[in-house]
Amino acid sequence: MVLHRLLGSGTTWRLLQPSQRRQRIARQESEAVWRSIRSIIAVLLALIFAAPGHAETGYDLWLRYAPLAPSQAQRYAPHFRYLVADTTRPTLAAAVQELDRGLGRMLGSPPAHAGAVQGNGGIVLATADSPLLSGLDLPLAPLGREGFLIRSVAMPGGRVILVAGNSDAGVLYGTFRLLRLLQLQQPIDALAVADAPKLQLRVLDHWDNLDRYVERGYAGQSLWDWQKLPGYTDPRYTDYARANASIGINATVLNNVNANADILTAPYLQKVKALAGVFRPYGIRVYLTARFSAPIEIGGLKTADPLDPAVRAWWKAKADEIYAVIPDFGGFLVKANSEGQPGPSDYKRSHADGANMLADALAPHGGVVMWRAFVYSEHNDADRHKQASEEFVPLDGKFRDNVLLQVKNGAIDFQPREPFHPLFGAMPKTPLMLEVQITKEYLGFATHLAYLGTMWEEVLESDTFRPRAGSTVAKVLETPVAPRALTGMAGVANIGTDINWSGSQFDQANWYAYGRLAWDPDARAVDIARDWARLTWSADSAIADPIVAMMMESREAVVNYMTPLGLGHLMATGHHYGPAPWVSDLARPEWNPAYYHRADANGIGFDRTPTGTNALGQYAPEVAKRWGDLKTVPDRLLLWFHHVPWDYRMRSGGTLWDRLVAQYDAGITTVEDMQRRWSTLDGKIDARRWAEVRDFLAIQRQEAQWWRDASIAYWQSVSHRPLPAGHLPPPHPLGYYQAIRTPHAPGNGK
Ligand code: GCV
Repeated sequence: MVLHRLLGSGTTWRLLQPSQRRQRIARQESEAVWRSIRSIIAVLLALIFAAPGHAETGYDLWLRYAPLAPSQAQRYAPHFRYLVADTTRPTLAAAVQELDRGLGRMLGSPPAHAGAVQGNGGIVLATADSPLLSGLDLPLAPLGREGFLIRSVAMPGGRVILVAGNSDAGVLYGTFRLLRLLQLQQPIDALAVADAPKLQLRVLDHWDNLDRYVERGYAGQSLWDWQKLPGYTDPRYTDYARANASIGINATVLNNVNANADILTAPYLQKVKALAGVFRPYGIRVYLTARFSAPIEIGGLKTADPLDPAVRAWWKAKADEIYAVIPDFGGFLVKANSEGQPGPSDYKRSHADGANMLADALAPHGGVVMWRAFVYSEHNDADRHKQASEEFVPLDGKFRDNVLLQVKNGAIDFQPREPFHPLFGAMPKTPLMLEVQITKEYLGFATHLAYLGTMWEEVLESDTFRPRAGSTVAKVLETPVAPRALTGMAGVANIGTDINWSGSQFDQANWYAYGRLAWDPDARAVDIARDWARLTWSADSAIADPIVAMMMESREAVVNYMTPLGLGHLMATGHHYGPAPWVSDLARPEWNPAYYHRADANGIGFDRTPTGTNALGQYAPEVAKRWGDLKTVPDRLLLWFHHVPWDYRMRSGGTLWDRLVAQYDAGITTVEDMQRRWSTLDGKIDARRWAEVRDFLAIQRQEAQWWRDASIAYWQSVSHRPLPAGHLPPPHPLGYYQAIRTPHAPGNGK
């Protein structure tokens, strides 16, 4: 029986010459020996992985493929004896490599590669056009280009697990999903999974400069080693692509929105081409930022006026040149007329004029323009909250079909908490994509544990009431403005050369959560946290559960010790590291924390109601009414929209002043709570990662105290109120905190 299995089917065997039979026996025997060796290695690996002293670095992210317990591995193994896929296709070859790696590590040995279905217990990867699928009548069509099915099916020749898609990328996504199910130790006996992304463009924006400095980067240098490219492509680029594909990210903007035109020159395009070649099998397209003044800087023109024929011709020729080098180039991301970047307003042209010029150049090649709505100016007296809407709403319907407007989650700038941006729902004829910041510029850099899944969920589930109740930000993003209109989401990456990629173990969760939400903006943050914790730390719920609990309380802790009750933008100047609510003398008024909190002896908060700037008027009436009324505005947004006296009675009881102080202390208490939870995991997970998190939490605890003490010292100098009973005074006078300088804090723009 065993020999029969080794040799294959009797019919084939009888057709073979004796020498061929001998060769086949030898081959099969050596394969069997190798399989045994691999099993032994797997057991050894399992022992090593399980040992608390094992030094994991975090490099493997959520794709650790930790060896399964023998009982679980035995349950899965019979389903993965062999694998059928057309590995001449690069994306399917990538899927097969991932299965080899994942199954090899989890089960002890990878599946045998077979040319056809050969009995029960195989896995088949195929696209809709494959003859393997004929007769199966699979409901693939509704799943679109990137969706997939995973099914247990009976095929001629045996019962298999089928991963099917309408494109190779769909199959790759299905493969990663299958591997996720195994890592999460889900039952696989009767698989019936169907999924498809709800958004088309799922983008990572890298704010990486060409000298490898990463603006707002806290994880080392840029991954892109431009100096060695295109001659050398670091294998790490492949691991980057694997990680992204595993969560459905399909686009990467390689360089900073504060752009350098050199990226568009011929030598750099060769380097970009090399990266595009690595990413292509993983379904990822490359995009570049386009510096609006490039025609002057690298084109020798006298102007970059978007209506000037020579400028338009230059961009057209540049697009042709790029596509000749990179035929599947994605398009441009543009920051224009914001924070010193050049743009169409320099020539008294509108943002639509600028975006459309680039869109026209890209259109013949199928490229898109992602035009950022993050536009505000120190020469505009209007509340910064209002400026982008005032600029862009009148342009609704004036953009070309291949333009998306990229809108930050809030109207100011990625604060620990902001209400959703009033542009969502306000431009029904323009494709809007959401931009979130994965890197934690305003939430404590790499060392503070802040899971951002909850923050993005809060924005995505906000009801814009446009055009009707239930039109959440997620729905606005998911609903194309016209039948074939573009949809998308972008996340500012937190990835760098650090061994753990993101600067901290827990910051990986934000990369992961971003990808999952870009795939499905209705996904729940807690489910994503649960998956991430089990994939990244341990499938044992005794370990994963406390980790999830830490994640779920983490962002609110940061809000509480940095910007409670709707305060915002209180960070130190430039690098944004540490508290500086007292700063009020910067030349640009809207860069001063004092601009945002407006605290004086009478009270605190920014009046954005009709008695103030009426930024609320930019929201749907239902939203404006709820947030504009002190009786209904949630405490968490109180000071964002209202200026209230220090002794204002909170609806929940007590005065604003007492409550403000209590929020700071609550933030610290939560960090202590996270420390306590983490300490219970000592010895239960690998030592190196555990110790790193312990030390980072200690830094967070210390800095939460710094935030609390400095902020309270300042507010008290304005409010002149005693601290409520039970809350300790800051240990130093205000001047002590004001004198703290951290001039070399990382990530500050250069
Ligand atoms: C890339 C904030 C950051 C800047 C960033 C800017 C933007 O202002 O501090 O570093 O610039 O946002 O999103 O363009």
